[in-house]
Amino acid sequence: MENEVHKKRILSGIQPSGDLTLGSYLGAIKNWAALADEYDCYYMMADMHTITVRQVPADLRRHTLTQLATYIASGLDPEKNVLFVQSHVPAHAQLGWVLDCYTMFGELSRMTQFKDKSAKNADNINAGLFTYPALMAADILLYQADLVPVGGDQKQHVEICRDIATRFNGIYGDVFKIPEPYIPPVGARVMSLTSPENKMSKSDKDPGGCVYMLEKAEDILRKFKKAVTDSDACVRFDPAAKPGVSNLMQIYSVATGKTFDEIEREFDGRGYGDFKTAVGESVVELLRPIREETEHLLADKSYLESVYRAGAEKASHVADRTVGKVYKKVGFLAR
Ligand code: ATP
Ligand code: LTN
Repeated sequence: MENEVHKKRILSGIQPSGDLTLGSYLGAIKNWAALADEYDCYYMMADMHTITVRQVPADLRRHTLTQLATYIASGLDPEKNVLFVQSHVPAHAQLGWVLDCYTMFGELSRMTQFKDKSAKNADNINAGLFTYPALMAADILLYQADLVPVGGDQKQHVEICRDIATRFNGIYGDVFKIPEPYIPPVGARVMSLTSPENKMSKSDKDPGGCVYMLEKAEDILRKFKKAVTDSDACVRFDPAAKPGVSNLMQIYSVATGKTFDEIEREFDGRGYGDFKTAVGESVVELLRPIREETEHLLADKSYLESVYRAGAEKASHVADRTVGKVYKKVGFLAR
């Protein structure tokens, strides 16, 4: 990788908190594979973030490995991308603590994800859930990332990361690269199929609203057939007045490459039934090869182990350098 140091760098991650959804695919993973030639790319399983909400240990391990297989099946070639597990690289915890001390209570209190998750987990509003953005800032800044490709819901977290980095640099000089979010124009916010005013999310209690990347074709089709629309039977893009139909149009557009105009013409005068079937079928075809390849990869655990071990080594190499620099700047005595 030495001859690639001139390339701009990318870091992103997903919490292995459950089965990945169509939202995480369209909002994030789908866009990652295309970046490998132009950028030096690091993608992690953010398992340390995941324990901010209570997990069943065996499920967390299974989700972490499945997520790695899904990354590879979605086109992330481990030879061209560094794929690693966050907890395998101690630098995340090390820088996370330092950045906790440069992140303000007030700014953490304004985070939408904290407000949402503390409402959903009222019996476990722990300190990690609150300081989550400082750990996420560490994830990004450790790699001196230029770009952070995420869905629209994570924009606020990339912004606070920029604020923390700017504050730190203001005190100690140019330690961190200030990263930019990289959010897709369409598909940045895939909404629930049953309550289109809410984001499609893997921790959603209503499985009917959420399409999983590894779900069976018949289940996917059934969910799209039941998707909430409206009563005026017209396929037209208008997120405010027609949130359900507009969400389906976005999904169909990303899955097929068709523009909104083309979709409106295709379904002009036809009912929602045809439209919902077409969207469901396009998603089945989009996800089928990924599901098959993920299953194939999961049968070869030793290959997956070799990928995450090599990933941890490469990631640590970069991340440890940043921690060394930061420890020196803040005044820790060298060992
Ligand atoms: P959780 O329910 O555990 O909070 P989630 O499903 O809401 O998880 P993640 O899977 O952690 O979200 O998100 C992974 C990536 O996918 C992030 O970059 C996020 O911005 C993006 N993403 C998640 N859900 C959506 C969505 N509905 N639309 C677009 N992008 C999404
Ligand atoms: N917060 C993100 C997951 C995440 C991440 C990151 C994304 C953890 N660390 C670093 C980009 C960069 C989420 O909840 N989807």
